[in-house]
Amino acid sequence: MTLEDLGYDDFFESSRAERGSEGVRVARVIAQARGGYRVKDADGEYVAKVTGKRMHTASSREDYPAVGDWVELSDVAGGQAVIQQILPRKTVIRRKSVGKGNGYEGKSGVQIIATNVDVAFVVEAVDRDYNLNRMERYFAIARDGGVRPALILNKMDLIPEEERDAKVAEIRGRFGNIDVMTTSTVNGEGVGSVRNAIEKGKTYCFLGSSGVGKSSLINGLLESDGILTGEIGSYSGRGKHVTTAREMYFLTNGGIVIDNPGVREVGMTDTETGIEESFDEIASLSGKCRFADCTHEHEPGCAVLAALGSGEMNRERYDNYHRLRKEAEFFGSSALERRDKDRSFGKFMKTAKKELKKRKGCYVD
Ligand SMILES: Nc1nc2c(ncn2[C@@H]2O[C@H](COP(=O)(O)OP(=O)(O)OP(=O)(O)O)[C@@H](O)[C@H]2O)c(=O)[nH]1
Ligand SMILES: [Mg+2]
Ligand SMILES: [Zn+2]
Repeated sequence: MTLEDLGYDDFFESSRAERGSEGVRVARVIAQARGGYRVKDADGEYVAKVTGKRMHTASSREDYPAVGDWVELSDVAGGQAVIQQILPRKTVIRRKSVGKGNGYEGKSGVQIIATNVDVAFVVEAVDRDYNLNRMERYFAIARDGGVRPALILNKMDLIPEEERDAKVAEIRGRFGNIDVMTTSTVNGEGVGSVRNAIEKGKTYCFLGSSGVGKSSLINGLLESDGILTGEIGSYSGRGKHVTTAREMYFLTNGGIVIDNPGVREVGMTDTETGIEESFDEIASLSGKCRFADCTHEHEPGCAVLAALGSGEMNRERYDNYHRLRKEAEFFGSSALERRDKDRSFGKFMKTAKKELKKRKGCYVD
């Protein structure tokens, strides 16, 4: 593989020339997991570390390499390398922090999902995960970082013909300027069109909630089962994360794709308000419920249940309301889990910095 096959182009070459670092080895970050990096250049792949100097000066996560970055390497030997610099980024897909800073994002309040991406494929599953507001948020995340978004509606096999057409029409109506592709990884429909939309040497990042089928789609594009995906049916209960690492894959047509663990938390604080807004008839009915904190599930004197009983309230909408509420609660709890992980990352940094004071060396971010 040449550097061009890995996505290297004039943009990176001219910034390297500007820095006067011709002759320095550059490689692309192709994976990030459990705090380590894998990088790849024309000669092969290496496990890469960040220098201790970089760790001391880093003030935020943005200062650390992310999947998609072009980096300058030193000390390449025995399958290992040291990352010295990150080349300026062409585009960045960032996730803004949810709520007040929880430490994970550092001072800048952002977490980087991937860099130097040309197109973000926002994946939504038509069965349960279908939410236009969330699509819009993903589109905004992509555009914020200079990345063109496109939509993939997956799991088309799960809904009847009429519903498919209605959904696609609804999306096209609201997002006229977004490419919409429909797929099913079960019967393979539409996967070929996604592949055809992918250009040689360009980088595509898959975004979307856990379980929508991002890894399954990439497997379809690769025509392999190389990536671990959820077992069929095991997603009914939601909340099982299969992809734990960000990783880059190379298609035979020259396209470069990045798989990414499902973004569960994306703007979830907004989503709760979003739920109340999209179900305004429930909000107004709830003013008539006997209890102020009525959950509209079993309480006596519940105006929502009464409306459901009389047929005034649509059953499907009622169920959907509860499903979305439960999801929002679930996302809330996963943010707590994340905070715990962040604490241990902080501890790890402290110990690592102490170690470095004792002896000069480098560490794996
Ligand atoms: N019916 C149907 N199921 C699908 C389709 N695509 C994926 N699935 C199933 O959906 C589940 C989740 O698929 P994954 O590809 O692991 O989802 P993911 O988006 O990568 O999930 P995370 O890695 O957790 O973010 C698995 O059980 C897949 O078999 C599809 O087109 N139709
Ligand atoms: Mg996955
Ligand atoms: Zn009620």
